[in-house]
Amino acid sequence: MDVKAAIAFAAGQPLKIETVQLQPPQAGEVLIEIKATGVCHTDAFTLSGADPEGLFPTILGHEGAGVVVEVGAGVTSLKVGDHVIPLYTPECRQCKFCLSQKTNLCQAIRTTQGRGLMPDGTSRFSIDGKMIHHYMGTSTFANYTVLPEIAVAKIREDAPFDKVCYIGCGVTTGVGAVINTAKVEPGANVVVFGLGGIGLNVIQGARLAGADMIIGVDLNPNRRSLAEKFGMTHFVNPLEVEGDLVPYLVDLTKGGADYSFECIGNVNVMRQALECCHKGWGMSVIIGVAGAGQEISTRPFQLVTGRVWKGSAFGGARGRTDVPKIVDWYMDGKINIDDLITYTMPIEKVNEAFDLMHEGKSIRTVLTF
Ligand code: NAD
Ligand code: DAO
Ligand code: ZN
Repeated sequence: MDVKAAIAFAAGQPLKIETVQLQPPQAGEVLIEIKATGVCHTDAFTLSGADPEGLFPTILGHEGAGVVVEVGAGVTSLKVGDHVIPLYTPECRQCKFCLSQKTNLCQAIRTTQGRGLMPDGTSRFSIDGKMIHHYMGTSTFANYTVLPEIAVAKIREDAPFDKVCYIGCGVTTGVGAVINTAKVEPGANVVVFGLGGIGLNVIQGARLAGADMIIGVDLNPNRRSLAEKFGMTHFVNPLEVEGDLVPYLVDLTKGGADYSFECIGNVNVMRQALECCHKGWGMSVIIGVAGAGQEISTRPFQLVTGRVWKGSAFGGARGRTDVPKIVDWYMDGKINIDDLITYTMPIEKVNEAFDLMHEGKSIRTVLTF
């Protein structure tokens, strides 16, 4: 079938809206009509060329919501008409990783997904006979896309697509890092570095968890009022701190953070995030994705004396199990998504959405079809 898609033909070039050809879903796959998709920092990271896994040409987008319109042979957990959120981290419930219950990093389709292909090693997308790569297994910058059944979360039908698409990445990543990865407890002191689309969700996760002090750190003073609305109790702009940021934060938290979260992708900030943690127990969670080839460092004594460094992908969430619950939290008013969606615009304006992100003028732009 012909579908409308925003294509990234090469790194660093604007996306082009084109009609592309999409093959029907194969065994174990479903065809989804995408109704809305968020534009995330990670799409921009891949488009920039800094992503070591970046493949071109490709159809970006990994934060979508839509409706199942066709199912391939053998699909049992989804049917035509189901409302769904595509998952860039699948949940097969059968692989060693899923069965361990220690991680959300299902490996069932990892190899082919990393090569921009469906599990059978081919792509469903092409243009004029030339193959186009899938992106993160999702490619939501198209009005129709194909996904493996194990990479699709079924959600309730009354949830608005143009809001809950954000649960496909940013909301789950931020809230999940607090609840699943760090397991923040009531009364904890939390420091969040970077108050963008991820960091603001860490803030609301910390509030949900009952944290006491929630300190937000950002160079952009415009992030302050929104972060306060989401539960931030103290704002720190590193440009306004005299001397080193780390001792300033240790002082502010009366000994160090119980938990810190790096939501930028800056390896120098990752070090600050670890070192502002409390001696003996403070845990720092890396969420930000650093550029290809970059490395983190600290004095090993920071770890010897009890600080813990962890990482979190997709908020530690098992998508098919956890995403429908997060949709319920939104529908029940427990989490706020609406105030994080700065703009909603048609897919044709996808390059404008990237510009707004780079200029720091949007938390999230949602594209509709
Ligand atoms: P964003 O651009 O919306 O937000 C980043 C924020 O950091 C901005 O507000 C910016 O002003 C601030 N900032 C930049 N440099 C700073 C510094 N030196 N000190 C303090 N603040 C600084 O980005 P986002 O969409 O929130 O994504 C954040 C990171 O999370 C990215 O690296 C993204 O790729 C990554 N990410 C990770 C996962 C995961 O599963 N681990 C999922 C999605 C996104
Ligand atoms: O299993 O090795 C693996 C890959 C897991 C990918 C997790 C991606 C999370 C970070 C990228 C940002 C996503 C928007
Ligand atoms: Zn698995």
